[in-house]
Amino acid sequence: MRMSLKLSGWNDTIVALATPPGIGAIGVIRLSGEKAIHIINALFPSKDLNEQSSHTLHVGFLKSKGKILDEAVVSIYKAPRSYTGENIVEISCHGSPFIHQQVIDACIEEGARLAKPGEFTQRAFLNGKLDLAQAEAVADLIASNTQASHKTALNNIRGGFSQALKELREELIRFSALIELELDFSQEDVEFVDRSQLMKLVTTANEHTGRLMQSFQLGNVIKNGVSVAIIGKPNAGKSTLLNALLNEDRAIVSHIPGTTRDTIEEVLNMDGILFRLIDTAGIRNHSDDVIETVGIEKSLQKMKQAEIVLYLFDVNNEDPVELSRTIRELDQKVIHFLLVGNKVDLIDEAAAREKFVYTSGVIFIAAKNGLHLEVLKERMVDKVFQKDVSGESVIVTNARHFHALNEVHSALNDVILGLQDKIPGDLLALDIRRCLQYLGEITGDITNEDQLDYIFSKFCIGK
Ligand SMILES: Nc1nc2c(ncn2[C@@H]2O[C@H](COP(=O)(O)OP(=O)(O)OP(=O)(O)O)[C@@H](O)[C@H]2O)c(=O)[nH]1
Ligand SMILES: [Mg+2]
Repeated sequence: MRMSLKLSGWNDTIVALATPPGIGAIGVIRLSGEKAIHIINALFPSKDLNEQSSHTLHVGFLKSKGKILDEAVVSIYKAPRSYTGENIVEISCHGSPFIHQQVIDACIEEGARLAKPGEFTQRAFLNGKLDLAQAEAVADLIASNTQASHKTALNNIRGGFSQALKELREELIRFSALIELELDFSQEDVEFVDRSQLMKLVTTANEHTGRLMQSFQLGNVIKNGVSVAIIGKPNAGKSTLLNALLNEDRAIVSHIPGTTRDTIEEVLNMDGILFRLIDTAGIRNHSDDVIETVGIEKSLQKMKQAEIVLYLFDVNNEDPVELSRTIRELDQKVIHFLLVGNKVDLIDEAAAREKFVYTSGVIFIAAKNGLHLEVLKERMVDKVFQKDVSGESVIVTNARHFHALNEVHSALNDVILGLQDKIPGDLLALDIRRCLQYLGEITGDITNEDQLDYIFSKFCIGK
């Protein structure tokens, strides 16, 4: 149990609505703390709930000051076999906000206090039911709105990420203990720690942290979506493509070049990944129109910021040599892009392929009638997973973990450099302790009260 971290108000029994506020079929009110069962018992006249065993359900009227509040189902979980590790009572009442408020007020009158955001999960953490990385995954899970983000959050709750870090931490603790021992015998000039073995461990650990850090890019994408900018010359069909991908008439399409003046953003969920599609103003070298010029500036900016660029061109009037030049420019700017040749319906598709035979990887489509759109969609999804780190099943999604990993990585680097330079054991021990410090910050083995309050305050009330 993380006793040293018990915060103020720790002994209180807390209460909150656990379901979303508003009208529903049912609403669940949750109590956690030593007095939880005692409190509900005071409101539940039909039987003595103090006498009931854990993990049981009870139906009856809730009564306060002689007035019936509702007929409800009460579930009882006794410490330590509950989510928080404390006594928990869940009251399923009818789904009216008025009833919820009355039941919560009655609980408060019997000695509970309102829970702060995330306080239930915070207690689960403090009672050793979850580590910090798992607790944060609970928040991510609640916020997840695509299949992929749901999957990574669930994996992190099960502790995949924590397990990987724990193993590393234990190995380092072993070495650090041996080095400290060595320091006690510094007069005798002995080495308990096999330096080459330590080097091997630290190098492997460093590679592993590096991979975890890389996975953050994908993790971030899964959590926040991938930005995709549709870029190309005026009239290439960018707005038509946006509409076709969204399956709705979102952007204005016309045969007049320079129709789109400002950027338009819309989200699209494909294969569980959230894409943020951005339609931009067509880029041309010279425009006398002030508004269009501003639009072009904005397009170039979006191109640089986007995670993926769809470079769209009209196969009928694009010059293959000029296209090669554009590809070189995109490569130089280290932009991830897909080449999309549009309007193949106007010439024969085979002729289009022949024309661009020296340019590899072009996806030929006709945005106007949706031809080969599914090929483009597939390639967009592939492009996201291409950035994935193969073999790494654990994906880092949390910025706080990423920054701590960064520190671990640099401390491990210092250990490696120290070993290469054969620095004395006491200096090595310092760097190893720094690694341990940051690893502990991720799982919550080392942390402080302010940090905890901050992390859990981002949860919703009732969780
Ligand atoms: N035949 C054919 N016409 C298309 C296709 N895609 C777009 N068009 C037409 O091309 C013209 C320009 O399309 P838009 O989608 O407005 O082009 P844009 O790239 O957004 O143009 P700007 O916003 O001006 O930069 C319209 O008349 C579209 O109907 C296609 O696949 N086949
Ligand atoms: Mg347009």
